[in-house]
Amino acid sequence: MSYLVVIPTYNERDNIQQLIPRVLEQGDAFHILIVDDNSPDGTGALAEELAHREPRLHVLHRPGKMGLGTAYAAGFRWGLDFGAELIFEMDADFSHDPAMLPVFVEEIRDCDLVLGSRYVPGGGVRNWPLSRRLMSQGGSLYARTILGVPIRDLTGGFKCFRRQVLEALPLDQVQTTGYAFQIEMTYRALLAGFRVKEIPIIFVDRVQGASKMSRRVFLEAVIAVWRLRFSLPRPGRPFAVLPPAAPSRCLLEGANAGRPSMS
Ligand SMILES: Nc1nc2c(ncn2[C@@H]2O[C@H](COP(=O)(O)OP(=O)(O)OP(=O)(O)O)[C@@H](O)[C@H]2O)c(=O)[nH]1
Ligand SMILES: [Mg+2]
Repeated sequence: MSYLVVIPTYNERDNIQQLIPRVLEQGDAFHILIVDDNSPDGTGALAEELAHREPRLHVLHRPGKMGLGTAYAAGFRWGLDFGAELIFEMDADFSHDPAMLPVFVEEIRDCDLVLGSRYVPGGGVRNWPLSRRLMSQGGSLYARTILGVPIRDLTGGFKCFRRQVLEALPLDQVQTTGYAFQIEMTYRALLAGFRVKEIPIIFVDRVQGASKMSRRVFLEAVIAVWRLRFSLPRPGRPFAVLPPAAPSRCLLEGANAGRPSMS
């Protein structure tokens, strides 16, 4: 039984060096796939070097920056070929606490897709300016309303899929990147009848490296939600959304442990 954590990277050299051991220490079943888009800061070369010493670390190189959505699609295909039972999405910038990975494994027992959620009881955001909070929460509300799905955090990028979900979804038809990609994957999983659950996470703003958030990514999401709503057939049954998990012990103890500090 193996679990694959897919981590897309673009200029995350300083982060991955610290993040990789923190992920692998969560258990022997955990493997990592770094999907690097030829980062100018040498993230890909560093990952390659680390992979020589660490058999549970794998690297996929792409020739240039091609967006988060296609990086994940490539990573998911790799994970299915690899034979992973569970496939995770996770950012490289320590916004997602590696100590939560075993909690996802626990929580996916009774469902097919687990979403790390900032907007269910016990979840939250640290160190984000008000503008960013409003944009994120507003974005989830907007998407939830238009798509009619009772999910509180649709734009997050810390999630865990059973392999059957990724086998069933048409990965080559997913064209969005950025936040829209996160919305699209969850929406498609719900349309296909998979059971989805949110679990509370504390999202911490990146300390090192630069954000790839842009006006283009934002606008893509605004438009993509409408396109998703009207281009994909709706099922005649309710969506299988489970009640969110209760705040976990691991969350309280684990948040922030091992992150790089501001100093
Ligand atoms: N391979 C690849 N990775 C990307 C690309 N764009 C973003 N990433 C990675 O995707 C993850 C999320 O990107 P971030 O820049 O942190 O985006 P964000 O979390 O929405 O923004 P911040 O909250 O400001 O950090 C990070 O690990 C990035 O390095 C891309 O085009 N290709
Ligand atoms: Mg980030």
